[in-house]
Amino acid sequence: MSQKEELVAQALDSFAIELPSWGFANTGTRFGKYVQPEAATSIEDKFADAAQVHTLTGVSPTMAIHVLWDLPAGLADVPVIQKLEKKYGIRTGSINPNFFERQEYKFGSLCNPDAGVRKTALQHLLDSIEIAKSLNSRDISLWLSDGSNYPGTQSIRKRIDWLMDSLVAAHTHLGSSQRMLVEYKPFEPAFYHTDIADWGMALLLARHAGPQAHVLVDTGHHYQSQNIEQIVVWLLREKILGGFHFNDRRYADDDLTIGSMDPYQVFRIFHELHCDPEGLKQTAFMIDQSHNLKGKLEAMVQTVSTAQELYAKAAIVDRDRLAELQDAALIVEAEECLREAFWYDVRPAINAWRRSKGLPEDPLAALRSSGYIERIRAERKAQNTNSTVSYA
Ligand code: AFD
Ligand code: MN
Ligand code: MN
Repeated sequence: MSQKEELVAQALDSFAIELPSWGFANTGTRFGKYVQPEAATSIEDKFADAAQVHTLTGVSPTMAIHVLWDLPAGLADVPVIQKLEKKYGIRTGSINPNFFERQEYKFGSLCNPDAGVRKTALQHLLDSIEIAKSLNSRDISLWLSDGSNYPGTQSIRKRIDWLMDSLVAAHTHLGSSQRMLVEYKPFEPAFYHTDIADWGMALLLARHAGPQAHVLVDTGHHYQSQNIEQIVVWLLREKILGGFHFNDRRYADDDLTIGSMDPYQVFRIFHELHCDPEGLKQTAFMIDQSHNLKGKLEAMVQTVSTAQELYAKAAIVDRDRLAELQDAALIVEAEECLREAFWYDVRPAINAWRRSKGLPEDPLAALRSSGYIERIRAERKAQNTNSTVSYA
């Protein structure tokens, strides 16, 4: 085995990426949705689909759960999830509270000017922490859509204080091995200010909440041409990076399949993670995508394979040589050292790794020839009734 093949195999042995339950169900945009007859129609379907992706790729043993969507009865639904975990061999991953769908969250959840609404939202967060405890889930992953649409309509200052109070309160409820991941997003659905709009706000909020709070980087949550790997280095250095929601974007938070627009950026993010092995160990890799045009399962298998490939490319960077070239400011040689790994074809090494694990060399082809999609389409077609595209 060549040195590069060794490095690829080592990297893939410790690589895992979490699947989002919401990535298997029919979703859409505000301009309506295109119903896929084979899309998941229940939490059991989601577990079955996640198990299929994990069987084909070998690196996705956990699935992120969205509390309101996947446990409508809250804690009472935990036994249902536990049964499905056993039946499909997929463990619950991160727990995602829902701070954006209830009508009373119109002017915010944890940042709402109405103390009663803030109390409801905090209770939902505490319930989500209890659900996480009962499912042995380490991460409670918080995304708030809170914000405002017009200048002067809300007090940015007061909303910071209200939010900090709630996060401090929630942090005291965390189990000793649990983490609270604070996700940031510059805009959408709020279009004037978003209460957790960038990595600095998320870092300050996490730090104020307590030592078990970390920052979650969603790769789609940045302005055009922002240098995400530079943010990642800062968060690693501050020992406060908790994980990623991986997707790709062309314009905004487009939730496209990872690497479909800018694979070099994802490679650079993974490179900075490989430069910090201790930080890497603490970093959860999660997918956060919704595939409106591509088939749900094909897109998910494509995403996992692409993430493996870019992670493997970043693993073969000659980091010692790169450091020497950087320190000597030999800039073209340094750039070529990085690019050399990016352009190296790691697919043969990945195929060899998959063979050694008894996995299909081409998981996408294996999915297509398995008959799984045809089967679930026949089973689920009736439930996925065709809804006309309606404008919000
Ligand atoms: C949306 C939000 C955010 C969140 C995800 C799951 O933009 O990324 O993490 O939904 O709730 O994509
Ligand atoms: Mn996200
Ligand atoms: Mn998003």
